Amino acid sequence: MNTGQIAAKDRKVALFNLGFAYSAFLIGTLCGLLQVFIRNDALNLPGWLDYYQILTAHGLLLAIVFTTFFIFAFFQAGMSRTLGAFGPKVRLWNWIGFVVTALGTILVVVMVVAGQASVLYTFYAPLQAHGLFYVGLALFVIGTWIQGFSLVGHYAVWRRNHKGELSPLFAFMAIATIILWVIACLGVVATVLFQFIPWAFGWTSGINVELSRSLFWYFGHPLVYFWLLPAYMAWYVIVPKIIGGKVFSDSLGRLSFVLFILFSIPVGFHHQLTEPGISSFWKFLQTVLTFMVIIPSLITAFSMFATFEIRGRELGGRGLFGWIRKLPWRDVRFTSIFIAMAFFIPGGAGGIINASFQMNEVIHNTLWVVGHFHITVGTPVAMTFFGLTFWLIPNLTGRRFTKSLQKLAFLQIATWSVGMLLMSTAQHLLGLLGAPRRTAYTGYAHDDALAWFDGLLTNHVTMAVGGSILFLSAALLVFIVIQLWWLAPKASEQTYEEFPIAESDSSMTPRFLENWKIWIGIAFLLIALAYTIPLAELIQHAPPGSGRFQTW
Ligand code: HAS
Repeated sequence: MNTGQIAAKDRKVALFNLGFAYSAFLIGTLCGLLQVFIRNDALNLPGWLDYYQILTAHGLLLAIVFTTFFIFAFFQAGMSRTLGAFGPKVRLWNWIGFVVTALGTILVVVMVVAGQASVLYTFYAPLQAHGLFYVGLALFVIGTWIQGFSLVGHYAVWRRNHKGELSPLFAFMAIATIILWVIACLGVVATVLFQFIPWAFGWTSGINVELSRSLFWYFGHPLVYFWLLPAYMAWYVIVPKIIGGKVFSDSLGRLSFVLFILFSIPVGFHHQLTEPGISSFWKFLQTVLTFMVIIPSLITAFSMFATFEIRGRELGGRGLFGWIRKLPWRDVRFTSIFIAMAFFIPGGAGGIINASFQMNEVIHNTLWVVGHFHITVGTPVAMTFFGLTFWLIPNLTGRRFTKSLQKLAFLQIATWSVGMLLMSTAQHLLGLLGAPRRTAYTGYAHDDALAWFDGLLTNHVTMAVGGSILFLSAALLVFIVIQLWWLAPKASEQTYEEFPIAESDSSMTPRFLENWKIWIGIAFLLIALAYTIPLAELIQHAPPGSGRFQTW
């Protein structure tokens, strides 16, 4: 049977990545369900299980493991589809990278399950996990680098054979995302290798806490764009094809990805605005740069509206908004991603509030931030990945996304939207009233304080209702995934699920947009500007290192 444009051997590695992603997704969402009940004082865990253990697992499995494995599956399938089948070396290195990433993940999860690493996904010092937890993290990053570099190798071969041509938009965007990821990881690699591992194995007696947090956030903010950019790739390259249109502007798409390489990294201090040890000038500079990184998202919003309006009008939509009705709402591959985009409007606005220095004082370390990341990574990114799953797995397995599965998929995205709306609204509002994040249930030892959280939406019960709907939705998604993988009927030539790639006219696109040396060079300049002096100060004026804390 014709299984589309992706070579059979390349499909396998993508499927293994997807399998890992969805296994992590199921366990991670179950942890989320337990959490909302604990926060609501409706559940007491048995003695052998701890709230912070579950919270660590939830953050790691969903925000890191699900996303990363999914992203590499999407890249591998898309690069094979747009640049041609992998050569044997590229394929081998993709497999090696996958195995190393998987081993790292397993080691980390074993440490968390063993109760040796309840340090949350940010693993802030001076909380100290078992040394093997950090070894697992290092392996995870090395694995993703191997997978990333093997895709860069595939791209390099294509460019050698197509001298003077711009690469297809999908490949360009995947390479930009990998560049961002590799540069971002330098921070986390530095802190894990030179601070956490020696400290956790007892080779050094203390750790420079503020330095480790700064190196973490050097990585932590671009990490969110590592999640977001593959979703943007779907918005720019896949969605126009699904609705029967074209990419609105090839140059704008490429420009926005280049801007992410430049501005997503030298901004980590906006996560540390309340921390001492970093002077206000450097915080201010990085806040200004944070406002620069909003621009490529605004470019993306503009491009998406343009794509939809042009296509809606082609289909006969009239008047100011008549084109909206013409969009293919009955196609869940589109509707899921459209809802994901709509969630990013308040999600992005919340990010701008967070980045606004003074307003950050109000929301920092409150449940507001938890609400923020559930309507950024938890919906715009995650629901875009769901929308991709509906055709990507059938494309890779050669099965059919049947009518009944499509109905279930609509139910799944509807429940995810309702659950997320309830949960994240409650989280935002509770946060504004002062409910803290990163804590289990607290009675505050005073009924008056608890009464703040008695409203209809400003209530931990609303949060738990939303969380329960979300878990049911997640279970439904896993059911759909299993069907699409093993049980749905086999597709014929006619019903085969294509890998949609929209036409993108690059004839007017400036060639320098694909000159990576320029962008990587400027990115490092900006990083040097924003980080050299404050990091040097943190090292020079370091207090005696902190000893370890293990609160479990
Ligand atoms: Fe954030 C904290 C600032 C975006 C994730 N963020 C977090 C944390 C996470 C996270 C996980 O400045 C918590 C970290 C922790 O554990 O401590 N964030 C921003 C800013 C942006 C932003 C300025 N964040 C994201 C994205 C994430 C994410 C994306 C995940 C994928 N964030 C912060 C700050 C903090 C923070 C501070 C620290 C808070 C603290 O104190 O702890 C920007 O990138 C946002 C720009 C986005 C837009 C929206 C554009 C809209 C589009 C949709 C178009 C829609 C269409 C559909 C076409 C300007 C593209 C039309 C539909 C209709 C219905 C009309």
